[in-house]
Amino acid sequence: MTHLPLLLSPEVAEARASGTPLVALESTIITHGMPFPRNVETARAVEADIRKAGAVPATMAVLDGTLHVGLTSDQLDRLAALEDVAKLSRADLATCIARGGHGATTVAATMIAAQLAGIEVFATGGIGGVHRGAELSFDISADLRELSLTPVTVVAAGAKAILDLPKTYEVLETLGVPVIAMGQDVLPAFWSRRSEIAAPLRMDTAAEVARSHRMRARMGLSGGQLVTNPIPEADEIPQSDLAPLIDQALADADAAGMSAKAVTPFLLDRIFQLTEGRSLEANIALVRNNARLAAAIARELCSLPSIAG
Ligand code: PSU
Ligand code: MN
Repeated sequence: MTHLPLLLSPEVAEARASGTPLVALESTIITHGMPFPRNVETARAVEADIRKAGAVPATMAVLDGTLHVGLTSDQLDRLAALEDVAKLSRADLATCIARGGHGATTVAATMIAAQLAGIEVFATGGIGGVHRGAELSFDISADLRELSLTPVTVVAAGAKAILDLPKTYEVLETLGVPVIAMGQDVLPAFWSRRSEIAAPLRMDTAAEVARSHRMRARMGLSGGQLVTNPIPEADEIPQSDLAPLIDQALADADAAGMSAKAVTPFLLDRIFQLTEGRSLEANIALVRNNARLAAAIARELCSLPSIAG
């Protein structure tokens, strides 16, 4: 591993040596997705959920030009306290490392880091996607293309409802990315359990997801799988409550002239304000739910032969 710009945390190195299942975690959700101090508290809770489910968490971030695979408790605190930390995707991950900078990894950059570290499963809240109005702005998250390139199974609660969901799933279909709904026939919509979009694939067990991941590797298919896991019922926000607030947040983003990387963090923050914090509680619950499913998938993967099976 020394030829790669990676540093495994002691816990991740130990898991690697003993064959313990690993689950990758992103860090943009910490630096740009949630307000302090709930961001660090959530990061710790998610890590604890993964350990409790029999796997080891590997939170990814760049600190002083080193790509960390797994953060120590001090490093996590340091990342959360950094001001103006870069939000890294495929386009700027290598540059940040080369310059000796700091940065948080998005879904796309976390998938790249996971692949470099040999980690096959990754849990997050929501992936980036096609923004509303993309027919004019061309704002389509690099997360979608990454899913078609990098062989990591990503567990999310769907794409965020601030996006254009039908267009997001059309692009994933075009790119040949398997989109799996866990335990239901429609795709979830992040803060709400159900969207109106039929699930392209449905699976009911972590073992099915793991077998499908392995079969793709065996067939030499590039890219990962997107597993969409509905938010627990007790934590969901009905779509009818959210729809007008999302419209308001989008209008505010427009009025504030938001573009490029600033759009998603701005919208998440506005919805947090407009729901008086309810969106954050739902976001935390769904990330933790996704972490538990990702750990179960990682455990199933460990029990399968690495490629031949
Ligand atoms: N979903 C969340 N919170 C977040 C993000 C997604 O609930 O903070 C982040 C992820 O890191 C995702 C990124 O990769 O937003 C997408 O940003 P963009 O739309 O600029 O590609
Ligand atoms: Mn974008």
